[in-house]
Amino acid sequence: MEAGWGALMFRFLVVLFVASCGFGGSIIAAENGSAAQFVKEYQAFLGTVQETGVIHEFDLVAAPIQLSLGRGKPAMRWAYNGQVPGPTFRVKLGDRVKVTLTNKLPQATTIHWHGVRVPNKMDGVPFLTQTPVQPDKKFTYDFIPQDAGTYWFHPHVRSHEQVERGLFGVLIVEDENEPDYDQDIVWVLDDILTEEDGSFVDQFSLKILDTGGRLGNILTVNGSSKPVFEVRAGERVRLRLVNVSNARNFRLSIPGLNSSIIAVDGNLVGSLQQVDTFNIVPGNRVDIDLMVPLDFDGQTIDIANTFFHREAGGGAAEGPEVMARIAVKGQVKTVKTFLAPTRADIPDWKGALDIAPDFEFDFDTSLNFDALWTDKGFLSFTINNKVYGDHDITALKNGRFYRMRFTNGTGLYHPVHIHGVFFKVLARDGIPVNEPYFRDTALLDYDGSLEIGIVPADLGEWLSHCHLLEHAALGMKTTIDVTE
Ligand SMILES: [Cu+2]
Repeated sequence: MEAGWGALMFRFLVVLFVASCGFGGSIIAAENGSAAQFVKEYQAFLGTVQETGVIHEFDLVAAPIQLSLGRGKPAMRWAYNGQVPGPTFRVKLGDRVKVTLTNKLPQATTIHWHGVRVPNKMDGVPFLTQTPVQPDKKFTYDFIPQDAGTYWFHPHVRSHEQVERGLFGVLIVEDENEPDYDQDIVWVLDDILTEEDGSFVDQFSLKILDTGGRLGNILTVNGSSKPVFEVRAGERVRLRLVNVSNARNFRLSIPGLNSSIIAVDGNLVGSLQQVDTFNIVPGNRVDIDLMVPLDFDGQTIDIANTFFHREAGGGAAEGPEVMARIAVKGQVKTVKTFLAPTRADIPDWKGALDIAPDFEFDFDTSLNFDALWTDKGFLSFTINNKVYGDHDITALKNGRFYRMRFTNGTGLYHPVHIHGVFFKVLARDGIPVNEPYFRDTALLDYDGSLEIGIVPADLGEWLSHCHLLEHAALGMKTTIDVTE
């Protein structure tokens, strides 16, 4: 009991310490900065990677497979290397990654490395950055990840179908100074939509897509319903959460485990936030530092999803619902008491909201009168009144600061994802926020707005889109073109 309190007290002091020297960024001036200063701060944050010379060669075979969903008859899924989720690749920062994709699917496919700053031609966007990989063909992705953290990969051809069928995996890039956790666990969060007989709902025509997004009736962690994870009392655990679902926002509740968010979308945070519950929207990753109290031996902790989806209907899970269980068995000999990892170089970009927006992106819908005669959906999801293909290309200069404003006229929510760059949320629904981290995916809330600041650092034409995959399929995509 005493040791438990000691650990808690230590934890409290760590949070106090980091908060006192981290909030607002102690190394960043308190007065308002200029756009030029924001650029310098962002470039310092990115830094440069020291190449290790190590090459990892991985094979990924995408193919249909029969998998049991835990109820009724087995379902036909699509999988990387015969498993859903696909493999987790772990590499060190500075290592080179070569992944050879073999397409055994009945459709063309690609791989997009979500959040990973890759050369533009390795980004996996069909007809924009590469020619799609046809059935029975191969393609090798070759890049050196530029940032440590938790990332994931998935197809960018018919993503609403290919990701939902089971094509996704995780890429972890480790820093050389990773703390010595007792366990480093990945939880891939998803939901699956099944028929009453347990088979997979096999409907992906644009004509019949659920415009609130496909919400499943079974919530899964690493492909299983309500799995149990074993830990020991006193263990320090790094939990890497990845939301690969098409449309579901997860609000996980982790009661009693002294949990702090240490990274968002791969990037370590500048100051720790101790939390019992937090949101993770489609595309997002959140890394949590957990400390299992010493007096928890023998207990089982339910990890629930508490987000209520007002779009959920027809048997789709609404929540709250238990997603996984943590069973505490035994006790560690030594409690690890290192400081939770953070980084000191997250600028607060104070004053960025005083700069007028350079670009506005209005997310909306429109009726599609061509739908009767084409294979398109009846509702189009638009950015500035245009669907992808008819969209205006946003021209950006490398190494400049831009303010962007996203508005939402749809009454639905949209996870905004921009390829090839991290950005900082400056305001949400008109209220300034100072998130102590950069991200690659942020929630544009129901009828809300989102203000962000970004500094392009990699050349090329990059996709920017709603990561609610049905919306992306129905047109909600655009591009930014970064030139010197
Ligand atoms: Cu959307």
